[in-house]
Parts: sequence; C-alpha cells; structure tokens
Amino acid sequence: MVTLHADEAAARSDANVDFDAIIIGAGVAGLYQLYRLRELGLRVQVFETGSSLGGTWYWNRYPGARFDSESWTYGYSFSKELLEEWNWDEHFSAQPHTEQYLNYVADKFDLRRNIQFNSRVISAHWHEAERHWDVELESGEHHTARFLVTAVGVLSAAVMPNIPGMESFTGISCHTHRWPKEDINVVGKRVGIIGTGATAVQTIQTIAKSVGHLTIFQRTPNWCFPLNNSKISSEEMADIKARYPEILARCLETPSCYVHGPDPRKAVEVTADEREAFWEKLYRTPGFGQWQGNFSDVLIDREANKLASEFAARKIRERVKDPAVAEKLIPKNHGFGTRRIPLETGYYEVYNQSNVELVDINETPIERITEKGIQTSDLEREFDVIIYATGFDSITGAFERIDIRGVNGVKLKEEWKNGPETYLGVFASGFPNMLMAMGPHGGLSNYTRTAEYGVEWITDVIKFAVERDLTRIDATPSAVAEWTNHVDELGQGLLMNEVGSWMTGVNRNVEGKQAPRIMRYSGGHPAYRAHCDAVAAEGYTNLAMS
Ligand code: NA7
Repeated sequence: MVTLHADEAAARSDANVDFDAIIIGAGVAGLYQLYRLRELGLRVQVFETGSSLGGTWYWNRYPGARFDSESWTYGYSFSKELLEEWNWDEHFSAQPHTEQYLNYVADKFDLRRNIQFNSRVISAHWHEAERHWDVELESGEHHTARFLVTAVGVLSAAVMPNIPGMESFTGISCHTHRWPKEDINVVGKRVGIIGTGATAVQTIQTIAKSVGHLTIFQRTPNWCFPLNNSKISSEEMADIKARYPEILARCLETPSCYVHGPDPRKAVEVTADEREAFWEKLYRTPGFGQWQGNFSDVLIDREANKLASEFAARKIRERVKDPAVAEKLIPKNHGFGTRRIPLETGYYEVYNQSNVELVDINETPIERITEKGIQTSDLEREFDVIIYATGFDSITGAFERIDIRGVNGVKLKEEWKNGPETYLGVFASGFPNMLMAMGPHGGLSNYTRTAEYGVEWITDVIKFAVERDLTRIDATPSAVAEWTNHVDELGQGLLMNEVGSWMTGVNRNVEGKQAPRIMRYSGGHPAYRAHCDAVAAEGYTNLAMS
C-alpha cells in the first residue's frame, strides 16, 4: 500500500469540512480504519458510544464472555511488531484479556487522540451541494466530513424482548450486552435467564456453579459443541509466534477465515466407522472444527446433515442424565450447524445439577414479568436476578438505529426495509461517500481477519479518490442490483438460509423484523476477496466517481 505524504494529504484536505473522514465506532474494525486513514495523512475522527474502546469486547462483560475463534487468529496482523509483542493467555481468550489487547493496540498506535468517547451518533445526513456528511451526536454536536465510514458492528444493537411487566420487576435485571463494569453479584442468588444462544450458553455454564438456583427459559435449543479451551504456555506462544505467517495464510485459505476448513470427503460417501471416528476426533478438537472443518456436504446435503445431527443428539443424550431434559435440549426445528453453533465448556452437565431447571417456553410460555419474577402459563417463579440473553438486531440493526439519509433525504432504513441492498457489502447506492466496514453482504466471518481486509479495501478506495481530487463516490444502482442478486444466488440451497437466526433475514430476536433476504455473503472469503480485488484492479469502474 502506498501512503500519501502528510503534507501532500494536508494540501488535499478540505477546509470546508471538519474532518476528511468520520468513523462511527471504535471496535475492531473502527480502530484499524482509524489507523489506516490516519496513515494516509487524513484528518480522521472516531465517534464511539461507549466510554472506552473495544466495541463487542468493551460491552460484553457478562460472566464467561470469551472468543470462540482461536485467540491467535483474532489479533490484528498488520504489525509484525504487535504480533511479536502480544502474548495470548488462552487459546480462546476471555473478554477482559481481549479488551486489554485492544487497549494495548490503541496505546501502541496512539489511536485515542482521534476518538471521542461517550458520543453516540444519532444521525448522518448527506449534503449534496457540499458533498459532505453532517453527523449529529446525541449531545447535539454536529460535525461534517467528506467520507463516512460505518464501523458499527454486526452484533451491537442489543434487543430486549417485549414481555409485559418488564419494568415492574423489583430485583436486578440486565441484558448480557449491557452487563455492568461493576458486575452483578449472582452468588447464592435465584437467577432466571431468558435465551439459549451462544451468549446464554457461556453465561449459564459460568454462573451455574455459584448461583443459589438457576432457571433457564429456552425457546429454541442450539447444537452446542465443546470449546476444548486451554491455557497457552510461554513455549506454545513462542511457537505460535514463529508460525504466524503460516497460521495467517491458512486463515486466508478457508471459507470463513478460521484455521478450520471443510474436509473434502462427504459424510454420505464414507463408511459409518470412518464418519464416527472423524466426528469423535472433531468433538475433541478446539474451536469451530466441528462446524467449519466437517465433511464438505454437512451444511448443504440433507442426508449428511441428518447424520451429523444424529451424532450431536447422541452426545447430548450421553451427557445429560435426565432423558426428558436431554430431549428438550436437542434441537428439533433445525439441523446441525444451520445456526451458529455455541461452543461450550460443561454446558450440558449444568442440567445435571439439582439447583438448575430448564423451562421450555414453547410448552409453558412466558406470560409476563412480575414484581417478583417470571410468570409462565403454569406458575410464577421468583428471582433476585433476571438475565436477558436475548441477542441482537444483527447486521442491519446498528444502521437502523442511526437516522442515515442519502441523496434527496432518502432514508437508509427505508431503502433496506425488505433487507439490505449493497455493492460488495461496502456501498449502498444513493449514499455517496459512505463506506461500510463489515457491512451486510460483505465478508463477515472470523472477525478481525475479515475486518482487516475490508478496512484495507476501503482505505484503498478513499486513497484512490483523494489522489484524484474526486469528492463523490457512489455505487451505481446496477452494481448494487448485480451484487445483491449474486449474494442471493449464493445463499440458495444452503440449509442455513432455511432457518431463522441472527445470521439470516428472519431473526426472531426482533419482533416483526422478518426480511427474507440473504444477509451475508456465503461464497467464502477467498471468493469475496477475489471480487473486491478485481474491482480495485479495474480502477473501481463500477463506482460512479466525480
Ligand atoms: P442469539 O444467538 O441470537 O440468541 C438469542 C437467544 O434469545 C435465542 O435463544 C433466542 O431464542 C432467545 N430469545 C430472543 N428473544 C426472545 C424472547 N422474546 N423470548 C424468549 N427467548 C428469546 O444471540 P446471542 O447473544 O446468544 O449470540 C449472538 C452472537 O454473538 C453469537 O452467535 C456469537 O457470534 C456472538 P430463539 O433461538 O430465537 O428461539
């Protein structure tokens, strides 16, 4: 990447705008975007809602929050020095350590000076005559910028359920995403938790040991697999550092940028013994091996998926002593891996504890939250603490919480009411100079690996414009239509897209939000990069630049 000299960029800087670029969000993508754009010599400002940086790893302080990606595949790769300096403590790092890491990065590269904290962006309006964005903060402050980079996260718009009486509860209640820094003491307490997604699984297995009593309200069970986490010794860390080039290259080869990639064999073609031995091996493999490293037909072929589901169900039955509880924990409405699999450590054994109760709310629905607890159709249970592990308005939710208006005041939320329409997951037509880092339809996978690529691509296109004194970049409607159709087509036939989850357009976490449109690019990250690289190599001919 060629860097503009600071004086050259300064000469190009436009005195009519407050900043050359505003970035919304100081999470993994926003921090790196700041680093890259500042390197171009641009005047960049980040606005961040939180009182500190880290995004996901700032907010999610709930008990047991940790990576399901190998820590050493999640760090930034842009600085050899950083890779050399930072020691991960566990193969799947817990939230506090990851938050420390991001703070270390911010300090090392002096990023804080361009981040304004406690600054929620409430609106961003494009002004055509001036060719700039006007960004408004909750405080009423306004700032203008030529470019707007949204680094708002994929899972940052937390959703509370809509249950009558929630405000009447007199105990402590909290969404996992808003777990307070000062923590909530659950020791010896009567705790109820709603939800059984990846977040709930981490929370449940962590607090079950110390609470007085735990009641889990489950709407849909998920297929959970062992995380198989362990500490990283100093010798192991030295070995990882020596192997970083190989590890990072491996991540770029696999569809989702993990070290795990699909096994070319097909589950339906190997013998039953071979299948069983492989699945037993995967069950002991750390991380997403079971999901990302399985037989190549498991997520597309119904018969293969059924076999994989039967294996997973058997594991649950082996681990949960009460057969009736085990049956409730076995998903019946979706096959293995068609929703994001939660990774667990002793999760199923929690249900063998005498102080734990599983309530299937399909049998006995939650009717209301009361002053004392939760009333289901059969009885009222009293709690000291209610935990809402009810997930996110994913992928597009964070965009919709900002009043984003493009050319002629068109609202992004309105444009996307039937689901997102983008070009490469980076541009939305009619929203010039707005670039989405990790936007919908982009390469959303192992986060930092894919965010780094996205940020670098965005940096290059901004550099291209700045160098040519181009002050307006927009995706043409035809480019958006073509990309959106391509994303839709790639999603056809994937079992995953037949099931509602935060990864698809039918996300039951959000009442009434059911846009049956493919939300994620599912052609694999290598193919995504090939598309984006080709667009850059051709000089961005699909973009209208002036
Ligand atoms: P998820 O995976 O979207 O899970 C949310 C959970 O909350 C899920 O079990 C939902 O049940 C449940 N939920 C949501 N609303 C309700 C209501 N109203 N009543 C009962 N249950 C409800 O979010 P997570 O935070 O666990 O994980 C998100 C990602 O973060 C995860 O995949 C990782 O990538 C990190 P449902 O399944 O919809 O029936």
